[in-house]
Amino acid sequence: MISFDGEMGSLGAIVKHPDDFYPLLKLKMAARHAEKQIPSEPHWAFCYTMLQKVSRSFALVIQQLGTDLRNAVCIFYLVLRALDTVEDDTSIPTEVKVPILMAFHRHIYDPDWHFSCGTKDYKVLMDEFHHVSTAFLELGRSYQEAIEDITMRMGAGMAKFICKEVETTDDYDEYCHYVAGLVGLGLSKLFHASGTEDLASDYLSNSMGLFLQKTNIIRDYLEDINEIPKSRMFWPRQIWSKYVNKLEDLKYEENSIKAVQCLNDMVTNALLHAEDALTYMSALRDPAIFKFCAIPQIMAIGTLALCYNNVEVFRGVVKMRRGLTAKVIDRTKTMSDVYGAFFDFSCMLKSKVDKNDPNATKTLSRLDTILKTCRDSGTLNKRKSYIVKSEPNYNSAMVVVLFIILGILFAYLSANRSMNI
Ligand code: D3A
Repeated sequence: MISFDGEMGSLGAIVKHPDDFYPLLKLKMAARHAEKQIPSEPHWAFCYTMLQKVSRSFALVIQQLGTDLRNAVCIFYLVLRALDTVEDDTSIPTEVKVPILMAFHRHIYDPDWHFSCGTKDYKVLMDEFHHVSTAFLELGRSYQEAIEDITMRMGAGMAKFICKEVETTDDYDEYCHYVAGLVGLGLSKLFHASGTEDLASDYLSNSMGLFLQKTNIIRDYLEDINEIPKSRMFWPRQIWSKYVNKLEDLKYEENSIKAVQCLNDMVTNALLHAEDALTYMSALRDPAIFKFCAIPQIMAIGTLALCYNNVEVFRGVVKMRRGLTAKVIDRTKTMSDVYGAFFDFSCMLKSKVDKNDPNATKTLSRLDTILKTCRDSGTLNKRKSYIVKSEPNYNSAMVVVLFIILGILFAYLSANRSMNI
């Protein structure tokens, strides 16, 4: 999953992008506020603390949902992370792992069940899983049924892929359906159960997940290929075999040109789902649900724009800067904000397409479809752009300097007061 965590951006980053400062400050304050709002019952306290540990900013977006839906989404998220932890743990023998994955949807009803695996925060989640079960048992029946159904289908899908490689692009779509498309289906059911939304089609809900998951698989190439013990890879052979003989050859400098062409092919494949994602989001009514759905989608197209034609994907971590994430969280309120963001990131991507790339025509045609949808919405005027200007905005820089001076002054005055000077 995409992650954004940690403290406010460094001073250097803020001087380079001064208008990141205010959204970062707002996000930091919202995170502080959320930390104070953790419920007092021990099982709910565990679940919300765990959610914040796994992804601070995502926890914030979940926390702005209405109480009942928020509790259901929090539990759904933790159940899926637990299932993921079992799937990812390469030290569990297949004959032990498969039955756990297949029966996970029953274990969530049993607070006496637990299975120790994973590392760090995920080990805590697994060891203390009884808190998640106890909280699950307090959810409304329709929420429980949706979570149970998706956990059952996802567990079976993960079990199927334990011994199966991702060969074709159909396998790739099928694997992404199990691990993220089904999340989309489950969330659509939870939104509907909360009473504010129509039930979205399975097809569009699936596309929401595929767009996010494919972006993560592209971005995480190096992290996954270098993992010890070796983790499984999800780039489909049907795509990478056009460029190299072995998937790991993409990371070697002598293959840079082929590697970037393969990367661009993968990005072009992911772009297929952007249109459906826009259609899904345009049907949402509740502002909090809308924000919860739209932020990850904008982060995904932003990440694709960053990764496209970028050899750094094979050298280190390519991630949207924290200030840009904070801006997305701050600015995403309505469908016109989403059209604006998709438009900006698609333009950015288009400007990076080299006409000699083997898939250039396909990439450009997919981008033009997205750009046309955004233009046809008729809402692109009067908005702040995400496209970075080459020169920082020095008006904002002045505001930042002023804030820092005021901060120092404030700290100085309150120190003097506490010493009664
Ligand atoms: C498809 O799933 C959806 C969704 O469908 C309708 C609506 C909203 C969110 C998700 C989805 C999700 O979002 C995260 C994700 C990626 C892959 C799977 N998931 C997922 C798992 C479980 C749930 C929801 Cl309940 C995206 C994610 O992990 N983020 C969002 C962006 C955040 C980090 C975490 C921003 C950042 O970088 O800090």
